[in-house]
Amino acid sequence: MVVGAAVLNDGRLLAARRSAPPDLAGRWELPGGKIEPGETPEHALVRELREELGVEAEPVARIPGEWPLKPPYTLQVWTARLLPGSGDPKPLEDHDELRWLTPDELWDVDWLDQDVPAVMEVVRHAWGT
Ligand code: 9L3
Ligand code: MG
Repeated sequence: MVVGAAVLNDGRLLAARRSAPPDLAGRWELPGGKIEPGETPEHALVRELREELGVEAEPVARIPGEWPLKPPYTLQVWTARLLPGSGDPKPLEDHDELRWLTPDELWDVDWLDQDVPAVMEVVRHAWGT
């Protein structure tokens, strides 16, 4: 299982451009990663955002649905928010660029194929459109 975070702040969604592996590099995703043994998805989300972006965040709500990735992985998504004093996200690991997208800008980036339906669900649930 892989967790992705829809980090929402001030009406914007955080998108991260992957720098690895080569077949995914340059494509945009909801940051996150594999759940480790013994970890809950929520813990994995907090850990991944700390490792990849250097921020302290908390999961807010699970976005209904699951999206198949390269077998055996499946993507689940939670909305998340930055904790007060967390600081701004930085592309520390696995990403080389970050963007805060307004609803109008959402489809300006080249999302990973598997993230497209997940982002559509985030829009439906978090932005009510
Ligand atoms: N993946 C796809 N969309 C996402 C995330 C966080 C991950 N939003 C895919 C890319 C990798 C696999 O899941 O093939 C594991 O992710 P990571 O641990 O390399 O981030
Ligand atoms: Mg990752």
